[in-house]
Amino acid sequence: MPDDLKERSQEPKGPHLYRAAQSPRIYICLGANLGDRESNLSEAQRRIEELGCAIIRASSLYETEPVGLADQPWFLNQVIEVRADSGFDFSPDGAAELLGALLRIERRMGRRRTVPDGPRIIDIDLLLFGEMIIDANPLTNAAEVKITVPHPRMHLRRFVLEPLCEIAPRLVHPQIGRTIGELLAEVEDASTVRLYKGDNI
Ligand code: PH2
Ligand code: MG
Ligand code: MG
Repeated sequence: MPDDLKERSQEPKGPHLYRAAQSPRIYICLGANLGDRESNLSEAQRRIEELGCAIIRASSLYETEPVGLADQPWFLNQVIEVRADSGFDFSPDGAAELLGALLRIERRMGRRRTVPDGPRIIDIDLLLFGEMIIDANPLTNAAEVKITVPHPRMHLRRFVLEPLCEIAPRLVHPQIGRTIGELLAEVEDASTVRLYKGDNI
């Protein structure tokens, strides 16, 4: 257990408040459009669990039309809810550490950043870190890993909102103040997002 957690666990506290403060609801969007997309998503999940995160909920897999750069294969996207049981405390530093660990998983799985928004074997985007609001603006954010939560485009993307709505329709976006269900009902992005039933049928 990290020292700061050890110290805090010895403080007198309301156990429920402590647990809530230590276990933000974390939502992550996974995406892949190269290689064996399905196994890339499950490998990413396995590695996220290895960080000490428990996957509480996982959406279905969705096959999605590429947004942004159109001339590339379709994606598989999935949203998961995780709890970080160790290491990543509920603070901007904890969020930045988690994001850094997610980016390292992308690199270790072989992702190379070439074209912005271009094809990738794995993309792991931190959507929400509890209700925390962090702006990557370099004037206000001194962390080594530039982090912005909520993810600045999550509310604009059907390939995020559709799977997120499957597992958390009543979750409220901390900046916009609307539920995921409401955001999905209003989103202008009309790109195709459909349930994925596997490549073998
Ligand atoms: N990710 C992007 C750009 N475009 N389109 C879809 N359908 N799914 C993605 O995950 C995606 C995208 C940049 O990260
Ligand atoms: Mg992305
Ligand atoms: Mg990304």
